[in-house]
Amino acid sequence: STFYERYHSLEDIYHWINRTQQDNPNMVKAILIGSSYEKRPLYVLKLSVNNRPNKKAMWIDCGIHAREWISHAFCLWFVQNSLSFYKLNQDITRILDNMDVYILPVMNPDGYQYTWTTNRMWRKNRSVSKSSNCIGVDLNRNFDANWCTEGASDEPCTEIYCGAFPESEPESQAVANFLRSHKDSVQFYLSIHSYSQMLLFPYSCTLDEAENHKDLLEMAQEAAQAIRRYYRNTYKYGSGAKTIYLAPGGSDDWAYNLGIKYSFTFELQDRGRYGFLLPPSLISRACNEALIAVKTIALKVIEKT
Ligand code: 0X9
Ligand code: ZN
Repeated sequence: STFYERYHSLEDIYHWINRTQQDNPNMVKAILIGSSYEKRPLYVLKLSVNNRPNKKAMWIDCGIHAREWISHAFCLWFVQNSLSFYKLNQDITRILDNMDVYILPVMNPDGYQYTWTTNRMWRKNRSVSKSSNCIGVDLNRNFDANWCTEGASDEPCTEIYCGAFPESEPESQAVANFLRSHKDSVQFYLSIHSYSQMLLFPYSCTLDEAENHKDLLEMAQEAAQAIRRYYRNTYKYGSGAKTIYLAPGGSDDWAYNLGIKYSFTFELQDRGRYGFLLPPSLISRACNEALIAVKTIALKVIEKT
């Protein structure tokens, strides 16, 4: 199997980030956007094919949840695919010619490290609570979008602990700060999770419909159709609250409210057979089908903006 068809330790991913930027100096730049609770660096890779100003941008983060290893693998896959197929694949070329891409391969490095060393099923970050002996905040409940209402918990011992206050965690704060300072260019926000095969969009923090619900639904539907057509696999799609569950404080809803009108969360393979323990032999299929969904939506965003 190739490098991209395996899961990689945090240390390997940091090396990969370094090497990827060194090997592609014209297209890739690593940007340090902050550090984790345990002081590990948070690097974003910026893919940019020329210095044309006023270019639009998309953002992809992976690994908000530590145990969702296919998510981290997807970010690496996406970068590799973009770098290899620019000028060869028509869709990739069109996307990169029109958009810069910001990729955060590991949003929760402390949690990811912990899943490699100690507990494979760890979800949250590793921050120590003042009020409890339990460790970790669910970073996808820590953003300022109906923060800590129904679907999150203020109890530090739960898997959906929202933290002491919105953006209490350095990881969510780093992402929020970066997006706030790039909100004029970023038009497409995407967060990669697993599992359950769903293409979700706002809102998850309320049952209300997003203002551009029709657009979002149409884009998600087209993406799901592409996956069905090319990979014969089924993805559900819809607003988070109605498709999966009410879950406030998520990055997608927060980014949407910031003004990033095309905001999605993808839940990759599978539907529960292996769950978070998706075997390496299934990485390539899982990533390729997600990639076609990303391309479908990115092309739509370019058309609409
Ligand atoms: O609950 C979550 O954070 C996500 N599902 S997961 O199984 N990967 O934990 C879904 C996130 C959907 N979006 C929001 N809740 N904002
Ligand atoms: Zn997740």
